[in-house]
Amino acid sequence: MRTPLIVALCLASALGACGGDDAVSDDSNEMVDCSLLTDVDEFTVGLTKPGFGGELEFSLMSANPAPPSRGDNSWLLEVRQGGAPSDGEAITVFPFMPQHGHTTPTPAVVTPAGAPGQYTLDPVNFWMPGVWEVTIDAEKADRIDTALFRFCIPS
Ligand SMILES: [Cu+2]
Repeated sequence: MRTPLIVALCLASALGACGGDDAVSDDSNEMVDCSLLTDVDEFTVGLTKPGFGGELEFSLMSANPAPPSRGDNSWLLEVRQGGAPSDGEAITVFPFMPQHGHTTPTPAVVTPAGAPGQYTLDPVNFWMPGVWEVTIDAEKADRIDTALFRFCIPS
């Protein structure tokens, strides 16, 4: 019964409604020309996003590799509230590929990085080339805020 399942998945993908984690191996080597895209972030040290809730600021203090690349990435994130580094945040990281409607099978592990308000996110896994959106939640006490980084991962 494998064929009907694959057909159903492909149909769902074509409609943009595929929410599964299935690795579509046929797409994994497709060439992506990131230079043609204008609606993605360009990595710079200190790249900062305000939280959607207006509570926090999220900055990428380093990325290895830089810029973000296919495979496992290690990011150093700084979270600030009112300009002050914020420790003790519960951070969750959600990489998502909107074009294909899938996430990544490898969850990012978040650990305090030692410096105030800084956290190591490792691995941030981009397993195929293309545009990835990384949603980062920071939760503390009864407050939560969310930022989104959007990178094009070249082949
Ligand atoms: Cu994909």
